[in-house]
Amino acid sequence: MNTEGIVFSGINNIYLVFADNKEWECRIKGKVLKEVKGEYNPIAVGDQVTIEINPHMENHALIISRLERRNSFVRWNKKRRAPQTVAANIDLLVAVVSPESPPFRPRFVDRVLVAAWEQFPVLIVLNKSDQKIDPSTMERLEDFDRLGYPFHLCSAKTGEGVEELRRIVSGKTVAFVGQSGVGKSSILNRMHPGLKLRVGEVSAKYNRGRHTTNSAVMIPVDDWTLIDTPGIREIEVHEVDVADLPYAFPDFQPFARDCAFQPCMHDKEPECAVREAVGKVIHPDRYESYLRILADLRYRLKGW
Ligand SMILES: Nc1nc2c(ncn2[C@@H]2O[C@H](COP(=O)(O)OP(=O)(O)OP(=O)(O)O)[C@@H](O)[C@H]2O)c(=O)[nH]1
Ligand SMILES: [Mg+2]
Ligand SMILES: [Zn+2]
Repeated sequence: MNTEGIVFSGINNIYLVFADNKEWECRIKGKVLKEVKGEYNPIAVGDQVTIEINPHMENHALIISRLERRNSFVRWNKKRRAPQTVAANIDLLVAVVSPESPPFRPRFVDRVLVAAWEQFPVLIVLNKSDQKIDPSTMERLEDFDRLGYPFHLCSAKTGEGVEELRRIVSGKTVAFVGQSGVGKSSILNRMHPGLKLRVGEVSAKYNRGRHTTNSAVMIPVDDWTLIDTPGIREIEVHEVDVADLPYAFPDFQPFARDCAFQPCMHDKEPECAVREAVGKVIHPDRYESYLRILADLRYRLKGW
């Protein structure tokens, strides 16, 4: 017998799928893998799947197909040289950052925004608002807001901003992503104290997390569904064509039409209006992010 369900978690090729009002322990039936060859993980948390129920083993089933994804947050897994889907079919992506431990990394946010581009909205959450927030951090957050990417301050420690965050996520499926140690699991625990997600100290020596959450997990709570994900050290953008990359930077758009060369990659072309706006209207960090992502994509196209 076949039925449809949603993938709640997956570790070592064993997936927990919620279907027909209960959880099934699933493995992938061989042929599914063929359809999605070349991916690091064929099945991700949030995927809708068809499962074949094993009549002889209670609560066991096989995943026989993956339904088409509405969207997916994908990063390029450098080590495995393959795209890795962090979460699928989400309504909102929360990009968590922290002010000083770990340090604020606006370029990380830039990459998240490109990966999310034209797929789902992103909310930037600055957690640990109880820590000292540098004026330059606030300046960057306000710049993101100006570009149409809102931010929200909260503290899992003091509870500041947590209630409002609960209102924002209501009715949605929301994935929390960010570097290790920024407090993704802590925020979720603070929002729903019964969750008891594991949290870990930030290393004093390296000022970064210890990769406490080791695999993504989807959990329905009250009126929304959360996805907690493992910390990501760096994001390499995957699903964007080189030629489309400039469009993922809304701050470039008002200038792009005035570039002498059309289309312009705003890189080496002379009389580039985007480049001329850098440091005036476009934040230099944003342009630097753009160049780095562009270089990554071009490098990958050339092979390795
Ligand atoms: N001061 C302060 N510390 C916090 C806050 N939120 C979390 N922490 C601390 O930050 C550390 C990391 O928290 P986690 O929730 O494990 O971070 P994470 O983002 O889930 O990390 P990974 O699972 O490794 O990706 C813990 O020591 C938390 O107690 C906060 O709002 N303020
Ligand atoms: Mg965690
Ligand atoms: Zn240009």
